[in-house]
Amino acid sequence: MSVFSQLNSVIDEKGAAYVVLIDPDRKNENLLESRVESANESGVDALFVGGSLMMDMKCKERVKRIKDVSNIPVIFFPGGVGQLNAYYDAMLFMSVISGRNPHYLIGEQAIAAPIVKDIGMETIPTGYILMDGGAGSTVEFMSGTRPIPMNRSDIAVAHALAGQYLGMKLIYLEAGSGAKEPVANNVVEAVTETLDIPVIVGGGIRNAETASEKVKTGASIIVTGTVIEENSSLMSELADAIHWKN
Ligand code: 1GP
Repeated sequence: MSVFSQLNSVIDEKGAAYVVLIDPDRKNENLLESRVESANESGVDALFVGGSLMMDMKCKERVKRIKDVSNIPVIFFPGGVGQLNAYYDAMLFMSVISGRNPHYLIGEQAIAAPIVKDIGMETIPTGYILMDGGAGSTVEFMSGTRPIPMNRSDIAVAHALAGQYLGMKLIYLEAGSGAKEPVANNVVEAVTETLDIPVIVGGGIRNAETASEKVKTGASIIVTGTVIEENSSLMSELADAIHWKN
């Protein structure tokens, strides 16, 4: 079964899926295996692996280490084509559709596509929408795109719908890693009410209560990164809150 089908089965059965983001960067050098083991044991449905900025050359080596320990799907969440390698089970084939920077709309994708074909990796077409989470995110800087103001759910809906009509299979509503404020409930609600495809919500989600609000307002997949880097014991609690049908 494809990774995308597995995610959809989890969404059907449990109400929503829980994904932990692991940044394969230097800062996590000594914690990778323990974090993946915690995810294996805590009801996490998949790992996203990637980041906007790599501070050394060991990304590929770290992805292999993650894959060796993980018993859940390891999905590439691309910060850039430099992080592409054969150790992932699948990748979000992403375009920053909230932005107007052609390099992140189609440039990186065209560089990556022949390599992805050569590897034979599963691709999940994903429209990435950056919302303003109030923290001036790394992705805002690195992608050279402006986030959508959080009080403009209409703009978020228009971009999400355009992504759906372009054939995206998922929409990622992102407040940016370490956001002060996660994507607002009314934005999640407006987008998920309008769309027919599953919506991922991430950025600034720091506790089970917030995660629960996002799934109640329509999110199908919740991503947490920063809070797990600080305290991996929160994974079980977050998984329980997100799997609301259980
Ligand atoms: C970032 O949405 C993810 O792309 C996770 O954000 O690190 O704030 O949990 P946090």
